Amino acid sequence: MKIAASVLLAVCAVALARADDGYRLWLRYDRMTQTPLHAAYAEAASTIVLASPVAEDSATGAAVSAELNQGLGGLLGVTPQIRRETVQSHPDLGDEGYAIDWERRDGHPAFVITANRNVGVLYGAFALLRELRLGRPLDHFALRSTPRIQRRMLDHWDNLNRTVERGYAGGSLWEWFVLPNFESPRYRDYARACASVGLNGAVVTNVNADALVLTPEWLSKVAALASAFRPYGVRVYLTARFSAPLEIGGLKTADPLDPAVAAWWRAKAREIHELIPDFGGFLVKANSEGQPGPQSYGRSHADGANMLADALAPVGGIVLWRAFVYEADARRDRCMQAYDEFEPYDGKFRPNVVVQIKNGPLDFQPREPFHPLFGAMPRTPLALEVQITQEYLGQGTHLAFLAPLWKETLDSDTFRPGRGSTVARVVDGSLSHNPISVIAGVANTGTDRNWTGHPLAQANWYAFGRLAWDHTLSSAQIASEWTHLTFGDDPRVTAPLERMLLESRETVVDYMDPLGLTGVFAEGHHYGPEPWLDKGRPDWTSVYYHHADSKGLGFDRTQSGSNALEQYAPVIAGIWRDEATCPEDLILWFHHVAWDRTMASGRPFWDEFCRHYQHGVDTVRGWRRTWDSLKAYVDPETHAHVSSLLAIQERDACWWRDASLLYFQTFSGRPLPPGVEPPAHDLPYYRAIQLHWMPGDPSGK
Ligand code: GCW
Repeated sequence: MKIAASVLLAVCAVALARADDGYRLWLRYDRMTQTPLHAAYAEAASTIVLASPVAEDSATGAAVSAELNQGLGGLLGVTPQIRRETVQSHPDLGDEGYAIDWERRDGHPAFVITANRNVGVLYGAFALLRELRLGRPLDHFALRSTPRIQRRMLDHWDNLNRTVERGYAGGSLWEWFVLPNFESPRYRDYARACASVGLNGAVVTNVNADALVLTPEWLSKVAALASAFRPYGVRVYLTARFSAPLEIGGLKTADPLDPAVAAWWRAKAREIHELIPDFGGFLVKANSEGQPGPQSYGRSHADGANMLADALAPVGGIVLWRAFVYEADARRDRCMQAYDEFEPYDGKFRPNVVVQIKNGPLDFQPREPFHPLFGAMPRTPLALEVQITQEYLGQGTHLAFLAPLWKETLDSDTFRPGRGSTVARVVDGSLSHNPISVIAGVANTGTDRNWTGHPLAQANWYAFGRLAWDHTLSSAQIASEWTHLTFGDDPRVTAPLERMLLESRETVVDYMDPLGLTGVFAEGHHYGPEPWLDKGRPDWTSVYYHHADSKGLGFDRTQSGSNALEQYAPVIAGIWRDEATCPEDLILWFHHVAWDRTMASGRPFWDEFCRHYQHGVDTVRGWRRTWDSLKAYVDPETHAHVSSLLAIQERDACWWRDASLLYFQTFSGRPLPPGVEPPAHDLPYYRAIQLHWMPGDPSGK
């Protein structure tokens, strides 16, 4: 007896000390502590009724059963009896929605998941497990949920050589060389994680596209990925290189109005559909950053998109046509060019074309105003594209929880046609009653064992899925859910960690580019500061964006400058146009602000600007202390990993502060205000820093 007990203790100790490699993401299903609530859960969870009008589809049905068995077994030690019932369809639940009820069946409590399709049952199963894990009271189990946006997608910038453009978590998950013969179990685990947060689409290839993926040999590999994802409701999409008819089709042109070109794409769409019956469609980056497109043939974006749309319509596919375009010579403010190019084509796209727009008019900066196109194309379905991967927010090493950034865009009011016309309502289609709605996040996944490199960056994958499903959720709720699912319920851990997550995006803004500053990132890899960058193509320099001079700092986008404000509704443009009413967190985006301008705090602009950098550094230092204090309560491997990354983040925050302030001080000529630490080195030291072989850098140098 004595021996048995000590063996048991030893086993427990080993289990506790076992390092957690992060592979399980937020789907841990560790046993919950026993409370009366959990006993009641266990009783109800021993019978799960799956109520649906459709017959069980074996693959998704098996995924549901597997999830419930694993989840309920793990959380509660219960092996559920899973019963299927055929019921009438529930129109209010749509194709993907679900209801979860706690009812009495045959005198016993049971959970009933109702949905019209198997994938809805699957989403319901994940929701049930999440809510149990989060401790929802039983009498609150009358849940109804339907997604607000139909296509909730991850865009992978994965190359066929398995590098990932702007990827900071290792290589591409797709093992192209051994596909289709070998299907890595990770494909299933990837799709399962996506489904657990409601994501239902994956563009598996980079928008800087390679036509090779459209050849028969490669399509068979894509088909294998599609079949691994299918049970979890994740449809595959591909990027289409516009010049593919030339490169792999033997044609002499890719002119979208050439009948042979259109016929080639029609045949290609049919070929893909035969291999992948639920193929989602094409994502296209055209006439942007060197990618080919219809303008190479004197045709418009609409000509190009419509030609592909006609090819895909017979097989039920859509075209996601990106609006991330700007001309090479940049005579006009770069941030105005996408609007110039797309707005005239509103209403001229086929019904199965969606124009995909980045959250801001520049390029995934830590803070930008919302893209003016969201208020300008009421007759076109518009997709919101955000970056989950942190190209401009510290990449793989900085903590930056991005729900607040995405919410800021989604909640922005375009005031077109009137108040309440938020970006969220444009994107979810409710404003213009568009039949298609899409949201896309550039993925942060890779071959790292923990999927996302930075252990806390898992929160961004989670948050994107949750917001894509329901953009009305708050950042705080999402942060809380993720923290509890990932780190358990000890408030000594969850409270400080949630606080860190919620502060983090603003903190990165503070030490990188406060008060609406943008475009100050190092050339190529975009990791550190390079505000002095003034060589090369003008709109790829930093000086193009910050306009620092002896008078002040910032890009004048009022009538006296580029007048980019004219692209916004008069109400919002009016607020932003006046320096006195423009929110300070965007002031340098819209105005050239004098160094001595008095800010809301009463301080001169220069002092305020400097204090933001210092505040960013101080906050990261505070996180390090907080994180150290959690050591006893967090898995050791994760704790050590995050500790090291926070040390890097502090080092980099100091680097950003010192390099930026020394550089801008050459224009302001003012001393650092009290409380801002003097830089550790001089400006030439920072200007000489060069980083090589940075992860995710397509130039590879
Ligand atoms: O943010 C920029 C990136 C490019 C990227 C481009 C785009 C895929 O620096 O690497 O290319 O945006 O969105 O097309």
